Amino acid sequence: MGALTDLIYKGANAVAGLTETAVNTAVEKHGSDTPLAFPDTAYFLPTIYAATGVKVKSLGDLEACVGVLKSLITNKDELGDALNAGLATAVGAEILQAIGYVGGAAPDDGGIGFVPDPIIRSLGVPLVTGDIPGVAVVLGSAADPKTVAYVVKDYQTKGLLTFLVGDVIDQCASEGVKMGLDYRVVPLGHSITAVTHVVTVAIRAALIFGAVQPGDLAGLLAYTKERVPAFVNAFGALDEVTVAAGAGAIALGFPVIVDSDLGDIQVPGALVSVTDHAETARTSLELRGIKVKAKNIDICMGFASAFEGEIIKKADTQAEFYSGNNHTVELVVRRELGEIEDGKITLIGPDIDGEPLVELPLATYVEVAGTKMQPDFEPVIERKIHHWFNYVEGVMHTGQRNLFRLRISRDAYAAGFRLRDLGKVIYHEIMDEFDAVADKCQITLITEPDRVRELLENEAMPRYRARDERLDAMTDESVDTFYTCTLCQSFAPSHCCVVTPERLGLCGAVSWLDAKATKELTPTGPNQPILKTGVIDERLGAYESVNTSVFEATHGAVSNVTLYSILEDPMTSCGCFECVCGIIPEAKGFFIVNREYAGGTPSGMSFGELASMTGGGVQTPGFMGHGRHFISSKKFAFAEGGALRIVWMPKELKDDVRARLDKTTKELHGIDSFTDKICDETIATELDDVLAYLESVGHPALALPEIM
Ligand code: SF4
Ligand code: CU1
Ligand code: NI
Repeated sequence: MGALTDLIYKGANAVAGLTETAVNTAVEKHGSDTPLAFPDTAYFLPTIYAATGVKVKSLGDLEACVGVLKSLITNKDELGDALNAGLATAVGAEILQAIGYVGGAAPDDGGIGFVPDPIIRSLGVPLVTGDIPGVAVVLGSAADPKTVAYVVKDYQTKGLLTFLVGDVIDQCASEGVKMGLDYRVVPLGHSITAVTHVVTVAIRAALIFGAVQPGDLAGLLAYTKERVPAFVNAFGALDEVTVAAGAGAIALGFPVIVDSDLGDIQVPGALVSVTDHAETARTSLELRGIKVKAKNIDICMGFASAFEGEIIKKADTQAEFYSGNNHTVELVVRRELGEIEDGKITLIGPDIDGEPLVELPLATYVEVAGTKMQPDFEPVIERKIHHWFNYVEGVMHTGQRNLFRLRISRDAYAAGFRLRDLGKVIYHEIMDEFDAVADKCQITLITEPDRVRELLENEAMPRYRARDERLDAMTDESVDTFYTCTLCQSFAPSHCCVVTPERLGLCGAVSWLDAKATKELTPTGPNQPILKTGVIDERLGAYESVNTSVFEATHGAVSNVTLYSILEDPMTSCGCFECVCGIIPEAKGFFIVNREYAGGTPSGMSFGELASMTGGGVQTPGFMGHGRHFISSKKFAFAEGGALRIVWMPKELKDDVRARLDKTTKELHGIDSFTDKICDETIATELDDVLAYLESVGHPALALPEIM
């Protein structure tokens, strides 16, 4: 037998043996009826479910799975067969990990363990936009901790999402790699079987976004190979089990790069030795076809999307600009070409020197000129400042416009970071992302209190107000063009959002103005105009041109879509929606659940379970994914009676949308404080109690006709 297949079978058989013993022991100890589940997923044991369609719910269900697993290990000396043994290893690892969750508590294996569904959904947008260009799995035990830390930090700077398995976790920690989901370096666990937690992420992506049917193993493998940009780096000596797990990765389409010399047992494109760690990242990205945009800004701190979630504590802060204490402004304005000087960065007022905490007002005043620059792009660019500042290692930013908090860390200050560097960041990013509309850009940072106040009062506030008025006045009726968004097709091939002024993309990240700007920036890109023609039904928001565009954009998968109905030809959902809504027939209304909410709902289902009812680019009448902002839109479920039908939402979501929702329902129906009539989890989650509450407050939905 070939050396490689031999190793794979040794490992696979070892895992099969361990799995069988563990299942038997667990059944004996806890009984076969004992429930078995990973936390917060609607996909059972995802590998088994996706590959076979079997819904494992109790320990007893595992016995049959062990049989299937063993049948996959044929011990035939063909690579294809050996890869199946790799899949068997993945199944075995999944079972072993799942047994660890019996009783409900997560096993302590030095990592986060199972990744819940909502996290996977939240990764949808950054993955499709290329903000996260790929997924690295780094496992094993490096001979020299510095090598693995070097590689992982490199991925971090490139924005990749890295999962760690094994000793590399401690090795990276000891070398000062910043870890956690916010830093895009996620420790899964020390046991090699913890690799299952990233395997199930890839597999659930196929179920969530790809509408791959459970049991369609070929479809599953095609999806992961074509659409999940992942690869594996194995550090240190390889044992059989690691090799067998690697075979599983290869079966899913993920190349495995090892740092030992495998000699002639390498498989071109799939199993490759790279002994020079300076080459590990480059070769890995190349093998998986991952392209990373270089971000070389001349500042002394790291600049990468992986730093976006970094939190800087007050004690670590050198300087703070906070609207609660000082005036603050962020403003982007369009200028004529002759009015500004390209690349000019000016600081007016003191810099951040001095004893911490330095507290100052701050105006970030950005002037952009270009033949294609439109005033409508001002807010689109302005909103990006928040992200760009956060990408800087040692800088934290929350908020926007005149209300924000910006912190610069002592570390960044000590390294030489000063206010002008913020200007450099903005200039670089505008010229990079908005080069199609920005021919020139000039940035002024102001910390002089009077100058900031003047700018705020005389220019910024009037402009913010004018913009808001324009946005408020912008209705679906007031424009002649809508836009498609097909960005998510890289994961959900038949999904298409239709973005209108009153209905933003379901991810919450693409407004009509964003789509319009993207069309200008990338004319053949994901946002294409739909000329609003051929009204079929205004109440439903049905248009011939929308249907035609969606039909084309989904390559014939979806032919009829309405803009304002949840029941009749609703828009498709991809999987990364901020909220999902469903029907409570007894209340004649809708309930809405946001992704962050982990508790129970009146439907008896969690967000994850509800979310699994829709998605994958499929239309599911009665369930719909949508953005937070859509809730207060006058077009929300307009065909079914609109926002008046909303009877239940989590408290946090209620509070978030309250002001705008109250305004909408007041204007449309003359109702005051409508949001108070909506039930939430602090009031009730059981259906009977919810109904009682709705009765007690006289919720208007109760007086409406049956919903279905
Ligand atoms: Fe994806 Fe729709 Fe958001 Fe576009 S608008 S990124 S298709 S969810
Ligand atoms: Cu999406
Ligand atoms: Ni989405």
